[in-house]
Amino acid sequence: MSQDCLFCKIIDGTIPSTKVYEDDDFLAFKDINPVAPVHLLLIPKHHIVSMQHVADTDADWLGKMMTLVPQIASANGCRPGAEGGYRIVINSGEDGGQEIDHLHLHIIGGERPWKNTA
Ligand code: DGP
Repeated sequence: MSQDCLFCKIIDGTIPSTKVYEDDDFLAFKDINPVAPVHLLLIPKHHIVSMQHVADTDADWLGKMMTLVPQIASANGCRPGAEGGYRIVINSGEDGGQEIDHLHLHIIGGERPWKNTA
């Protein structure tokens, strides 16, 4: 938990969000500024700033986070299977256009990806 982190405040409920998935380690919620019909953010509950801060020891939880993506996407309006799909985006660092300093994965779908700009 980081006192000044917006997403940590979403995790602890200080700031409201529309949650679509939660377990002991991860939270997924709707992006406040969607760029497509489905636009979710998946975050680890522990505070880590960005992919720039990931180390070898993070492999287990990062792998777990990735495996959650298909089930969260298909449960929230993205078509399953090869004919369906979605984009996943992780903006990282200032040069990567990251605005919120808590690692987060965008799940963007519900329309063809060339219309998306996240
Ligand atoms: P990024 O540029 O990758 O750091 O994306 C940050 C995203 O976070 C952006 O798409 C908008 C979203 N966002 C910012 N503030 C809030 C908030 O208070 N609630 C929710 N649900 N999303 C937010």
